[in-house]
Amino acid sequence: MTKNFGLLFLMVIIFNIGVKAQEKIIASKGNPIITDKYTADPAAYVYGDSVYLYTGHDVSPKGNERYEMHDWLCYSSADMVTWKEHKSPLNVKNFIWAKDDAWASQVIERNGKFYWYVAISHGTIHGKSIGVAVADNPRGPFKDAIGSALITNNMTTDVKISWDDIDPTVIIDDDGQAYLFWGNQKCYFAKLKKNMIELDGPIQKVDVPKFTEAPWIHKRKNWYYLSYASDFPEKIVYAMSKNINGPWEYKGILNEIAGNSNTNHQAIIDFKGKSYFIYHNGAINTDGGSFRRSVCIDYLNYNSDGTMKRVVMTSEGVRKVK
Ligand code: FUB
Repeated sequence: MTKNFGLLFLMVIIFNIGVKAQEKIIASKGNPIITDKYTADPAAYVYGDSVYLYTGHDVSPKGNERYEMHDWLCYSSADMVTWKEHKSPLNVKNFIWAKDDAWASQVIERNGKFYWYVAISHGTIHGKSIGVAVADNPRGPFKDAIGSALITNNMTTDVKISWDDIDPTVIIDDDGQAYLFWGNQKCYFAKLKKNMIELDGPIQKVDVPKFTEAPWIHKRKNWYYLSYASDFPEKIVYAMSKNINGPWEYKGILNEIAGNSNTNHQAIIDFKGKSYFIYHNGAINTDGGSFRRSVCIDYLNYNSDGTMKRVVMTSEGVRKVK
């Protein structure tokens, strides 16, 4: 008995050392916040005392001007400046039906489970698709929650492109109803069942102007906000509504063109009394750019009528918050 307990104790210690060895502390020195690898398409989720930051991972070498992305990354922080990098909790290989392309994603918690909605190329149905992974812990490991795609390109036929089913964003409303928004050129949305892995009704379209991609849905003080990338190179614009089904009122530019990256892809959160705009640019050293992007964080400020002030992109980034 004592011998078995000793062995178990040793195994727990070895496991913890292993986990710690895979965690790296990053003291961010401003924007971009992560400089040892290229990170893109940020999504953030506040859970407990921490922010969990989920990103795509650009690995395209310089000269290869196309997206090359095979896994997603996970970081956490209790102060928005000191980030812990966790072992990559999700890879395209975790979806056996998928081909490649670990594009934009978002994580949300429901009943103690963490659901990670990802854009990914389908292996057998032409085009991009949306898959869902699930974990018991925001750091994962995540596994495919369905065993097949939640959304495939042939489910949305309005736009004659193969990449209109990308960039999922998810919200659980105050009444418990969950919604998934996504799209490229056309913004779609649908209700999700309580199990978070099935649609609960038809796919509907959102009527907003100049929608390119990267929708992010959030709610604050009874206003729904739909921010998204517009035009190309992209700027982030937004619309507001009192009803998640619309109509949406277009409010204009939220964040200007990054300048060093064609895309800008945002996430919006409130954490410890402040609001944050998390996005990417191409600002890392001489190799950064549209296919080697880097996550940045700046403050987001609201006006008293609920509209959002235009974001000021800075190289200083944000300060530690307690
Ligand atoms: O990272 C690949 C794609 O680029 C994303 O899905 C888009 O939002 C854009 O950022």
